[in-house]
Amino acid sequence: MFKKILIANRGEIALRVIRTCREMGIKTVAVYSTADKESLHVKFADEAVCIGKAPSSESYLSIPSIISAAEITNADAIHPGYGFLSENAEFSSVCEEYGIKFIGASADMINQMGDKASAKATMEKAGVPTIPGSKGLLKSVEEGKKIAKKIKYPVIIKATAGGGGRGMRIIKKEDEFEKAWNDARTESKAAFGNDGMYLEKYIEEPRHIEIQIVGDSKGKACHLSERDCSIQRRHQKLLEETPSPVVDKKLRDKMGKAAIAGAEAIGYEGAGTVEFLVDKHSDFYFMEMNTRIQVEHPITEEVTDYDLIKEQIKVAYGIPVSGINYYPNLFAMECRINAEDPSNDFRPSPGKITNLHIPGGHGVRVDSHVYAGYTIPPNYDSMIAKLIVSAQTREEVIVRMKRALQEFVIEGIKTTIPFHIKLMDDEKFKSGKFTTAFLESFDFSKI
Ligand code: MV4
Repeated sequence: MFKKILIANRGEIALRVIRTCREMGIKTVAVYSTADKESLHVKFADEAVCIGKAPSSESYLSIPSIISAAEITNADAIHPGYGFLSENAEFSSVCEEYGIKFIGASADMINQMGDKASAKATMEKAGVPTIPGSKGLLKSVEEGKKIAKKIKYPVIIKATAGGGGRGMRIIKKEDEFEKAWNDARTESKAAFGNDGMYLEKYIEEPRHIEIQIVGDSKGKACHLSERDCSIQRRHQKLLEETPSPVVDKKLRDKMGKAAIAGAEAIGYEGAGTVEFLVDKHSDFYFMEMNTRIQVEHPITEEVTDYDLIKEQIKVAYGIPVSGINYYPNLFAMECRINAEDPSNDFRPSPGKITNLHIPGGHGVRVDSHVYAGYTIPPNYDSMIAKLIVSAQTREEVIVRMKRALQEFVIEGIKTTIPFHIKLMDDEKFKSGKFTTAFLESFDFSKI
């Protein structure tokens, strides 16, 4: 097994990886910016190396600094976590060049799935259902209008280099086409340096449901069921749950099979997520594939009793997957606790945590790097904790989640806890009958 893993990340995910390494008897190296000197991942790792200044570009995104830290500490693998360099093809290939195992996707895989139009074509070839639209990139406005007329409005145009909602435009009728096309291309060029666009039929009020998969170096993949991520605000997930209220055993089998077919078609190695849109007829369509461990992975761990970080490390080392698909035995939800003010447009609220009480009890897991007296730096993502709750039924999860949220004390800063408490009381949320549009009509004013 690997002897020493460097974690090229910070915050809760750095701690999460350190915990599994400890249990596996693997030594850990933390890297940190000057803003994170007092962070828990620095204290809990076996070794720690300062890699630069507070801005990510000078620390957590600096490939030479991270490779140097791995070299001087003699780490044999790097875990990138999520965000930062986790889906950076150059970083993956530089690690390989230096003989350091990158615990993530190969550069080729990252590139293949990073280009959304070609990822879609690859999945379609593997038999995964995709949304009707253009074959690859659109060549002109005229071609776009022709296809839209055939598949009927509304349609959506998406940046092939985009993802997570950037560079998209919904088009309701033909006379909106040209402006949407020009705007989306300008935006994509500026954001990604690439203005390639593809077109799809617009699926109204879908659910966002993703399948967790793990593939090994022998080309075999298995799935660990779905996560429902429909509770989002401006493409930021706020709560995830599993199993999905709209996925039954039959649909789970079908989506799981499709995700495995997609992963095996590309020889996917490591943990990955295949994202689908599910429409009101329970038809599902491939949307994107994420080639990293995701923020919301713990809910899958809680319902399948399977350590996904351990599995990532094992397959990276060359140990094959079991070949078994894992089905949920429990229900679980994750609330993202962010240092943001939910009654003021989710404005970031960094600063010092003056008092802290972390909830506990049966079925409650908190993944967090914060402690009383910790100062949240303004430089990074505002997520400060993940509250993960599991129970026998969805109803019990909601009751337990509300109890745990009420027990959670974070003083000195504003957090999303009051929003989540209100969500647990929402009848529509409780019914399980909501779509990705749910939070658009949510009343955030009296939180
Ligand atoms: C769509 C769609 C409807 N129809 N594609 C948003 C993020 C990016 N990954 C793709 N997204 C969407 N693509 C078609 N053909 C609706 C969305 C979408 C969405 C998807 C998942 C979760 C939240 C969303 C919020 C708005 C739009």
